[in-house]
Amino acid sequence: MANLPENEGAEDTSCGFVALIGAPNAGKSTLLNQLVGAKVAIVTHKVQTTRTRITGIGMYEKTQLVFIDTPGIFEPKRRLDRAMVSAAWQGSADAENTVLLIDARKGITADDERIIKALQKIERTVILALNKIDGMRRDSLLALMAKLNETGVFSDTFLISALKGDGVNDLKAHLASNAPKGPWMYPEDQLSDTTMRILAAEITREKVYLRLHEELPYATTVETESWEDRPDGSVRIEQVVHVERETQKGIVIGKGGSMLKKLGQMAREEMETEFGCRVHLFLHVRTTERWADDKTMYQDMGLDFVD
Ligand SMILES: Nc1nc2c(ncn2[C@@H]2O[C@H](COP(=O)(O)OP(=O)(O)OP(=O)(O)O)[C@@H](O)[C@H]2O)c(=O)[nH]1
Ligand SMILES: [Mg+2]
Repeated sequence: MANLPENEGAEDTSCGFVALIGAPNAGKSTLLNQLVGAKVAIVTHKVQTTRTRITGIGMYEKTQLVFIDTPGIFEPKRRLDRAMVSAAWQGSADAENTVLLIDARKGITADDERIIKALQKIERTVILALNKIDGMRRDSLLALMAKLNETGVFSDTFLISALKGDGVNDLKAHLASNAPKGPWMYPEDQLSDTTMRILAAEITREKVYLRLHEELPYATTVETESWEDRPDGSVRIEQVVHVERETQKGIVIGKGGSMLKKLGQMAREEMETEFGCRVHLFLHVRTTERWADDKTMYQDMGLDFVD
């Protein structure tokens, strides 16, 4: 056969969009990475890790599935929270299939109830993925499943462990069987449509979330200011860690610069693995008092600025 671009001309391919929604910390980003088979979204033990919609691309036989990871849906208070909630619902509206993840260990939380009510209101059915079943008792899972199915918003139920991968392939097969016939949207080997600049900023933000405690992570954002491909195949990346207050700056920098150095080292190592090349990373810390009210910052994060 001639060298056709992508799978043009193929008649037996399918391509579908799938949104992953759920309360903060339910395991959406872990599931996304598992479905794609690579790390495209950052994962931490903290709530509200994901801020923007992240697309991951996975193949199942001749079906391409385009997954949209969304920020956890919770009660929005700050402007950034509102933008995140709006991104999550938008992601779901754009997709043919929506998977609602519920942390089985927590049972049905107030956040879950809020999401289910919203789905009932718009009369949308979604796929239920009861997550974190690893180490859980079957009878309590079945009771939870029965209770959730009384809500009438679920077309199908899957019991999964996004962390261990249990049940994920069955879910993927089901999503593939729901995908409409049609050509693929992306090359077969593409894993994400997130730009390298955003990915690099997310990697550093993950390290900030992992190393710094309490409110600090939520008061920070990371911006890739410059990206330069060097002739020797390496990249030079300059990033700014924005904090809201001068005192927070000191914490991010640490004694004699020790924290910043550690953050930079962890981020650089991961970038080198992800990008497959040497990385020269330069981190700066800047106090940008109202970054969470700054329109351009939202554009950089891929979020809409909502009033
Ligand atoms: N035991 C267990 N832990 C899990 C599982 N899936 C996710 N986790 C953990 O749950 C935490 C949250 O996972 P994330 O994937 O970041 O959750 P999220 O839904 O994307 O969170 P937000 O982006 O904050 O909305 C991490 O510590 C994960 O390792 C699972 O199947 N089993
Ligand atoms: Mg997430």
